[in-house]
Amino acid sequence: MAIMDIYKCILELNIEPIADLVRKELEAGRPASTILQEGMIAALDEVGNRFAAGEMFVPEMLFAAKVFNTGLDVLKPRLAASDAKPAGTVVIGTVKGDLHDIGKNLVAMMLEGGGFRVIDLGVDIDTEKFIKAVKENQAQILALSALLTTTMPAMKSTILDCRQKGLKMKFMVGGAPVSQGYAEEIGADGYAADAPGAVQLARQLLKV
Ligand code: B1M
Repeated sequence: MAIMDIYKCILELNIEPIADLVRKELEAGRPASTILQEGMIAALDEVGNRFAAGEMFVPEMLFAAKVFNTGLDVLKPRLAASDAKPAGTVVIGTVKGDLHDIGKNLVAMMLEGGGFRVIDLGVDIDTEKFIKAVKENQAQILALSALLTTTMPAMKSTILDCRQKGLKMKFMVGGAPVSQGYAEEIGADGYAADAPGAVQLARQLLKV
């Protein structure tokens, strides 16, 4: 089953065939979202499990991310395709101290596909950079991603700083360790568990 081959490419750090395998699955009519979820994100989850069990290490995790991104390049046009009208501006980034960007990139890509103008600041972003970008782009939403329990508090401080400076945009948060409860605790306007959920949430927040 080809979707398992895609899964194996990521888990076994086999970059060569992944683009072709993804292309063939698309041509065979497999939905891009299924390839992403069952073939690719599931494999990264298993990489994470093996890392936690001491069976894989940081360089391997990094290469798995590279294999993932090679497959994602083929999926991108399908995932991002949309004829939605411009819906608002979102500034997005991974918070200070955190270098994980795969999930954040997916969220950014799908927001764009959902008709939002997206300013993606990248990773390891401090509050000052977020504030500067929000002001310069007159963003209605600031979207914060965190993948580490140790960087989640940076979401809280960013939201607090922005509010203290009188900024009025909506805040949405997400990332594997983040939850609805945590979002409420830190005063975010919304939490989404995945990229399609982030698009829905952004629409709800801006009522578009
Ligand atoms: Co890291 N890492 N990592 N890592 N890494 C995790 C997160 C970890 C869970 C692995 C594990 O131990 N099982 C663990 C965190 C433990 C914890 O905090 N509880 C961990 C660790 C410990 C570390 C280091 C500290 C390791 C070390 O150095 N000893 C280190 C930290 C570096 C740093 O950031 N300062 C580190 C480094 C790395 C790499 C750089 C090697 C690499 C990242 C490469 C990259 O991103 N370019 C990496 C990877 C690949 C992972 C795992 C394996 C995969 C993450 C991923 O991309 N998942 C990860 C294990 C795991 O998550 N299972 C792990 C796929 C992605 C699509 O999912 O990002 O969750 P995710 O995004 C989803 C949703 O969460 C949501 O939508 C996305 C799409 O559906 N979402 C949002 C995300 N952001 C959102 C924002 C929103 C809404 C939804 O609104 C704003």
